[in-house]
Amino acid sequence: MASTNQSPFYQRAEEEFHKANNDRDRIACLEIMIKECPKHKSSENMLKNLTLRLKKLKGNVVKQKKAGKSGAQGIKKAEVQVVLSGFTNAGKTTIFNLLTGLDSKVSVHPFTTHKSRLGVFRYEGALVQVVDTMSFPNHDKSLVNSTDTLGIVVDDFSQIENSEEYTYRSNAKKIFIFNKIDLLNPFEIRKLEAKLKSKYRKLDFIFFSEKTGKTGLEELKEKIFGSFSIIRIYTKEPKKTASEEAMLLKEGSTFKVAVEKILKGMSLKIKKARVWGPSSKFGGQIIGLSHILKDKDIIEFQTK
Ligand SMILES: Nc1nc2c(ncn2[C@@H]2O[C@H](COP(=O)(O)OP(=O)(O)OP(=O)(O)O)[C@@H](O)[C@H]2O)c(=O)[nH]1
Ligand SMILES: [Mg+2]
Repeated sequence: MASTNQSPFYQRAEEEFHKANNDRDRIACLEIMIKECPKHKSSENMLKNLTLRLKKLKGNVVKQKKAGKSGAQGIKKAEVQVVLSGFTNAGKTTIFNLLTGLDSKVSVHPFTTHKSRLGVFRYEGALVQVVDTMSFPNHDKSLVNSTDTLGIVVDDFSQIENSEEYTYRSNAKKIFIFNKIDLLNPFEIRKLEAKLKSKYRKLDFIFFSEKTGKTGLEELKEKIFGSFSIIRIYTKEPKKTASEEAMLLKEGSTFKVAVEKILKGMSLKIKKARVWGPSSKFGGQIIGLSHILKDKDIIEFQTK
């Protein structure tokens, strides 16, 4: 595939295509290349070739799916997922271990992590899946591109911009976890904070250190959870206390969505429902199916 006289977008996609290590990434690149390929007589053949390749690759992916293999090295995505990514030695595995209570290998040597690993943490009744991954440029692209939130762990200012090259195709929310702040003095931290705020106004970042203790870890969990745009809903039976485990729903979900998630078809059988918490005008307010729920609501209902 000659790329002369092609747009920069095409050329970049073609470069990525050759670097890609799985079919899902190749498909994404090819789709860009096809979109960018000029649609005139002289490039007709090229376009045909690209389309053929795309068709073949899509066929492969279907076969892989049938064989039960996911593109992301067998990682089954949970309802909410954060992938820890970044350059080597920034401290991803250290943070992964702190979040999940697991004991993956941490070391001063570069590229210690050579396989993605799954863990979970609980945040106020919700289970969040955490994935520790290989460092750039050996990262699992499909994982980075398909996750909900990328926790980009950095220990140097320059890594923020440098990470862009590996994450620009991802639709995930991005949180920069500025790690190892124990190595900076308070003056340096203030300077860094000012720099981050002025240069990247919309950048979501958090300072962290394995030595910040429990408070820092709780703040990090809160930040990760906040990035998902989901709400936690607890259910209760009359005269009993609410469930400990939360049901996770998209922000803006109605009561109907909640009961349908519990059991398909159940919304047709609701006799009476009440809500306590942020979406209620008063505790125990009677609601209908179209009531919009808010984070940390407690719902109670009777069925016919
Ligand atoms: N001072 C300090 N050192 C840290 C902190 N977090 C991690 N480290 C050290 O940084 C080194 C790399 O940590 P890892 O967690 O293995 O880094 P990684 O990003 O997983 O790196 P690879 O998997 O090897 O690519 C280790 O020597 C850690 O002890 C921190 O908050 N402060
Ligand atoms: Mg690691």
